Amino acid sequence: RAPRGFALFFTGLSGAGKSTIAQAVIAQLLEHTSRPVTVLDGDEVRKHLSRGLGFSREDRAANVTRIGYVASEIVRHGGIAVCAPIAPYADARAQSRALVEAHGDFVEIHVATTLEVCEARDRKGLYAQARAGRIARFTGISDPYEAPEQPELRLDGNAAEPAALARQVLLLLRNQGLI
Ligand code: GGZ
Repeated sequence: RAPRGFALFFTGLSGAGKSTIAQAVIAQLLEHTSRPVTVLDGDEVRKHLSRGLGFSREDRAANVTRIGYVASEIVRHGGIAVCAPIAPYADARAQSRALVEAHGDFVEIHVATTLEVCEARDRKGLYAQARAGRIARFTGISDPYEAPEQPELRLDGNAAEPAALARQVLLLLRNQGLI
């Protein structure tokens, strides 16, 4: 019997470490399974699937729901989808969850890195630009982030190594019987 598909849905601020942790999870996953893993990273998705969308509430919701839809198709066929958008709105995350849960498991992972730490890192210089008013509606600065109330997992992204955080994800997946 084909294994049950699942989606890992990382959510958190820009610079929280979502992509880095997702990549570490994938590396560890591939030590345990030869099942294909499809990555739907915020940054990448916006070049293709969501090309032309901006950062209004409506556009962010459309972006996140598209990611959820693609993830649901992957999960429907028994695959593993790894999604890593900011996904700042609880209702858009809930829509993605509903799409995926029609076919498999939705594992929401809040990468809880504080705004202070994200801004201090500012690896792409976006926070400085947002503070200077050169980027409008920047999440955490001039646009909201609704932290998930009951994610399947919350990771403290402030200090720990990505590989150590990824091990927490793998542990959860093993405990849930997903791998
Ligand atoms: C937040 C922005 C913005 C604004 C550009 N607000 O850290 P990054 O740079 O590489 O990834 C962020 C990405 C956010 O896209 P998402 O598709 O993940 O967002 S959402 O889920 O809300 O649709 C950031 C960059 O795009 N970026 N402008 N105004 N992040």
